Amino acid sequence: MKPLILHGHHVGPNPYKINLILENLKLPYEEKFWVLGDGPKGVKSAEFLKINENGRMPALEDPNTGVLSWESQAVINYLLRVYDKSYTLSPGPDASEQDRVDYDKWISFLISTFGPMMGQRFWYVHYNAIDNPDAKKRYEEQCLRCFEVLEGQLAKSGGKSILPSGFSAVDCHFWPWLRQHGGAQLDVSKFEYFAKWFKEIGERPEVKKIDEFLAKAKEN
Ligand SMILES: N[C@@H](CCC(=O)N[C@@H](CS)C(=O)NCC(=O)O)C(=O)O
Repeated sequence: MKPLILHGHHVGPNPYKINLILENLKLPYEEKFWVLGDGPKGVKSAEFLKINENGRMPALEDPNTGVLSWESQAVINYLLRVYDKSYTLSPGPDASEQDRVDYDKWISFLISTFGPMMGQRFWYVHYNAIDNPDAKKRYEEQCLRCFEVLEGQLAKSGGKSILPSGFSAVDCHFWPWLRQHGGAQLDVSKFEYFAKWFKEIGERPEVKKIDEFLAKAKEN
């Protein structure tokens, strides 16, 4: 099998989701690193826009099938459809309709709500040109509201995984965003099940491997 090509970033949460899926499925891959902006190796450069006309990472090229995908959810769905034939990370053929809906709804919640709130909070804490306390407060409140919702769900497994049935692609969607809670200056200390989940997922060998790989890649 030829290695898949992940177009990613050293710290961005969306490409990290794909690292997690690739590692958990034990697929061979190479990562090409891009930077923000339209300069050389920038995601808004003509070179990258040929790969993803939306100018964002991740994108994934699969030389085994000729498929090119972008948008983390589409990339993950592709990988699961093509390479997770035994349904290790998503509901299998025997799953109930409720199980399928639960899988979809938690991913939708991350993609449409929790992730964007974290992204905005991060932006207003670190990058906005002028200090904007109203925006910082709004996104802090929204993030903490989302943490509260997630806490209720994590309680069902005692903090082991987002779906009580066990580790799945849902955790891979959430982890890269929620690991940035410190950087986003969010006080999540009251969420005990989140703390357990954070430790549990952080100790997975795939996570350690990716963190080491990305740290090394950043140095070079
Ligand atoms: N909805 C997209 C978001 C992708 C995205 O925003 N990626 C960030 C890195 S985590 C990026 O490429 N940012 C570059 C930019 O904003 O110019 C997904 O889920 O893949």
